Amino acid sequence: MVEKLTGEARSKGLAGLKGWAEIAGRDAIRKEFKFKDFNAAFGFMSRVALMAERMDHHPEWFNVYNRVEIVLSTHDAGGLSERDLKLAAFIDSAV
Ligand code: H2B
Repeated sequence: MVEKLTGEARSKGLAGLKGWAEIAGRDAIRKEFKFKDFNAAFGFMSRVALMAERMDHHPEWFNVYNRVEIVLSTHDAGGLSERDLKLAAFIDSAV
């Protein structure tokens, strides 16, 4: 079972991420990405999808043309976990 992040582990973990914001009313984080065009956006999404599948940890996301909005939360834990921080860091590296 995955544990929800709390206390210092949570605040320090979030402080280590750039551009990810907590969502009001839900234990999740969100970031928006903008690319040159759909091809660039979908290439990014493909890289993230492959890693998500490897991690067995999947994003909630929404894409329109060159814009990708991503929400991360751990469904099995009912909130933010270490897995979300790891995936967020990978996502930032995949831009
Ligand atoms: N993704 C996310 N974001 N949270 C989860 O709790 C989760 C997941 N659980 N991907 C995984 C799949 C689980 O449902 C499977 C059965 O391992």
